[in-house]
Amino acid sequence: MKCVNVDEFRSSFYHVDPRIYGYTTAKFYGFGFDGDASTSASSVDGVNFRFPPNPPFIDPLRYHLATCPGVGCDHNKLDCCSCTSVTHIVLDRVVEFAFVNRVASDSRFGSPHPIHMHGHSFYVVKVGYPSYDENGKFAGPNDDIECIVQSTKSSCSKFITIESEVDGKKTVIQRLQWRKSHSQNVTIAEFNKNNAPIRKDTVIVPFGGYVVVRFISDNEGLWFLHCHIEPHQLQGMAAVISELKPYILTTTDEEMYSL
Ligand SMILES: [Cu+2]
Repeated sequence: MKCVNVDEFRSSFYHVDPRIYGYTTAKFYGFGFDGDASTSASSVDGVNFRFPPNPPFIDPLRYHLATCPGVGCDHNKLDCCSCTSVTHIVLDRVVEFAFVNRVASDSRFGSPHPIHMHGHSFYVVKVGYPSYDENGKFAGPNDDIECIVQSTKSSCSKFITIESEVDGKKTVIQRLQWRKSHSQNVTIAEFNKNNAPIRKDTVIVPFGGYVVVRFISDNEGLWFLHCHIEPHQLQGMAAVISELKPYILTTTDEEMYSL
């Protein structure tokens, strides 16, 4: 038997939307176990997802303006990082997500995460694996991605993106990004028009590795993104993607319900 990675599979070009080859930049999501310890550590960017009391689409404004940190959570400042977290994408764009399986360099604890997204199927652009020793055992997380603290440019205490609200303005405190020494942009460099990637709606993100996916944001809605290992999901490894037209975000409740 020969083992074939999912990013080695090819589609027929007939089935590939050519818009996905356009320039874009990655939005990183860190899946791991460093969330709020008072509930469970299972989290996305350090936030334990909490299920909303009603379907978000009947009250999208509430989720658009949620006080919950959309990306990351500063555990030094907030008592609780459990909430219905929402991140935003703009309609009609090439969207690139980098799903990162967050593992400390000395850790042997964790698992691969089958990440599933509602509302879209995505093209699998690249899979990054951790390093392995000569016995095929985990030897350290993948080196392509780093985490830096914006103010000091030093590395993060936790391998996650953190945004904070300062005077009503969202500010990135620390973030995941491509390691500059590795490549200016790993996916652009390796993703070209000779490459017809396959399309999936669930992809395994290897322990200590990452997966880059692309899709066109042409399906308006609020979409669930989550690990499909059910205990991970129920304990908080999930987020909502908000993909809404601007008019929905500026109308009053009354106007909105009459749409
Ligand atoms: Cu998982």
